[in-house]
Amino acid sequence: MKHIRLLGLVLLLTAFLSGNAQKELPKPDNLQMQWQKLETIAFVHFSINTFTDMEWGYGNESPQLFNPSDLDCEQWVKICKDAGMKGVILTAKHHDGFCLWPSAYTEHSVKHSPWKNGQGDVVREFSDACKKYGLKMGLYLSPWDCNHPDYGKPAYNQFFKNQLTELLTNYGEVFEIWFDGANGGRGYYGTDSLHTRSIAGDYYDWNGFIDIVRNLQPNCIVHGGGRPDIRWVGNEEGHAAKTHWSTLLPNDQFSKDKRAALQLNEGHENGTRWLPSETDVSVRPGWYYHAAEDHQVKTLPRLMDIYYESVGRNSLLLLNLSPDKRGLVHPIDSARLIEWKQQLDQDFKEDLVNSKCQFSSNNKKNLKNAFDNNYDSYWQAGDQESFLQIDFKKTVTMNRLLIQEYIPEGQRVKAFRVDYWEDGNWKELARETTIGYKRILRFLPISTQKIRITFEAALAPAMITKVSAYNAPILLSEPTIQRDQEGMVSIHSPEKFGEVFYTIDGSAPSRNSEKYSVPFLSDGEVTVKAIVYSGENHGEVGEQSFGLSKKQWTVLNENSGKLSLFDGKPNTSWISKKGEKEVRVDFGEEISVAGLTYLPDQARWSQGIALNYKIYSSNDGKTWNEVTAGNFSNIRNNPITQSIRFGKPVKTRFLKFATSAVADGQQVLGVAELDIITE
Ligand code: FUL
Repeated sequence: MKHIRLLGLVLLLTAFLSGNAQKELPKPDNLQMQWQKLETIAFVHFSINTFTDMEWGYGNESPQLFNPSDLDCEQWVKICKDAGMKGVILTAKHHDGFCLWPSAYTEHSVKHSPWKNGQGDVVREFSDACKKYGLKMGLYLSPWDCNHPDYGKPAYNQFFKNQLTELLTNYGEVFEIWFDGANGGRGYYGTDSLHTRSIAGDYYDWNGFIDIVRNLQPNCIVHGGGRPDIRWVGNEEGHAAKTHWSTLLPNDQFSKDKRAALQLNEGHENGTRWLPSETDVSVRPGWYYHAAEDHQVKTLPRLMDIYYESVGRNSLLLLNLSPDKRGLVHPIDSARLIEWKQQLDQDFKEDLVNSKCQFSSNNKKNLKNAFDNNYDSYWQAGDQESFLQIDFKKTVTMNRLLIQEYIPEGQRVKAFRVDYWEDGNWKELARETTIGYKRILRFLPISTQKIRITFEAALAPAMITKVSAYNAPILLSEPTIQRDQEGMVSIHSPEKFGEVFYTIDGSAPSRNSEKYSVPFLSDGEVTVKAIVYSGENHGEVGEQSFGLSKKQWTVLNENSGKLSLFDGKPNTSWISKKGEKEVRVDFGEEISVAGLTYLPDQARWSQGIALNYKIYSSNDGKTWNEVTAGNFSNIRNNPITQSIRFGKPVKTRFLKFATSAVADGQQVLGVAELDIITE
């Protein structure tokens, strides 16, 4: 037995010493370190799109449209501050080229808007507001500019440098500059026709741009572009992968077998650059304000998930607000943000790891450093499997565990295990991979006197600067409600406990409503509302309205197969035959259609995301009349439900939804859900 143990030890030691332990690990520089510690920052998308109800403008929008009635940057910044954010980034110029400041280099700006008679400067007001409330100010400047006639030609680089210089010179300290990854595409580019301009990979003078940033704002973090300090997390849904490295390989060494976005989402264990991730996500489905999305502001449980899946997974959260046409953050959004902050405060109210606990380890040196509140003092694991043990000296109940690595010496831990003491034995609570700057585990409450964290594998001996445990109040999520093509309604609660109650008459559900146990039939137009109760505690109300019955709906395409495009399940998709790129629907009878909603395939490796559309009606399924056509904006990165409203309703039995451009050049159309708008 003794020999086996000894052998194990020798093997482990050899693994450490011969493996990565001797390699020089990538490390953050001071700027990246300070940035990481901000943890949560805000984005503000506000521009001409706010007034045109678009996500991506075309560059031909008249500056006359920009006319907020009550613009108040202080309102935005104060909400961000109250929500605990440390900085805010404003879209000074989005892809449409409209400038929120009176740039000397273009006429396409606030100076030709009626707002303040063309004398206003949103960037100035924003910067003043940030100063007043003590928040760091960041700016988003889109390299893609579909207003500029020179976009796509070398001359545009100088124009971009001029604008960058203006922004980085005239508005005080800028903590982050955001260069967007979306570049080239459809726009007017100063002409009177909508056309596409694409650019070569080396089009932008990134070295020149970054030199300007470094010279004018030495403390500014650069997002995106050719020489970034931080990386995009790979999605706009608000989550980093559980295994999440702050290190990344050079672009040309990315694996060919895995989507780049997924690699950004996880990072690379053997990455040679320190490039921590930023998780950008909007409080609403879109980035800009759309009145139609007022009821789709993310719920509190969703926002909590986003926090735990970004900050709690070694990323930084960049949460977007979309001020409305008045120039104010909508009251639903501001209230939600404040609720979110209050809930975070509740979750982390009392650290159960405190001076009353007893700490132990098989490596006692500097043990207390893992439990003080000083980030810069840390405990270092030995070269063998080391553990940290906490004896609470009484039974405590907990459902959160927070661990932080001391990352100035690199991200090291690649596998760890958490056990808790129950009935005289250690029981496994979690087996996880990376930690990084901060990792927060969520689990169902356990009651225990002791926990032990074992560092099972690391690139170099783990350096742990903090371990905390909390008992967060139970927050019940709202149920999701789906209806299949046959009209069967099912209600799903994400909780592992509790009871679900529902109504179908529009009234608010309560404990006295119908209790849900199995799917029920409710075809035709109906609104279902449902709520989860656990004792006296209840979650928010989930609500879903359904339109006409889809029982008779069929698809004319040959591979109609399983009609997952009407099954009410966003996670199942219908994919057209290769080369077809259209779906032809038969409603079974003539109906009046005022518009269409399209939810693209939601899979990680999505198929057939349509970038544009043409919609046709028909009374025989053979001769088709075009109803409308257009483009979807930002659908690849943010594949949310797209609503297309026709000019006026059409009476039709058949409808064709076709595309000529699919993301990544794919030759199929993928549809998770297709529905009609009836009024
Ligand atoms: C994307 C853009 O295309 C969106 O419009 C938005 O600005 C988001 C933050 O980044 O790439």
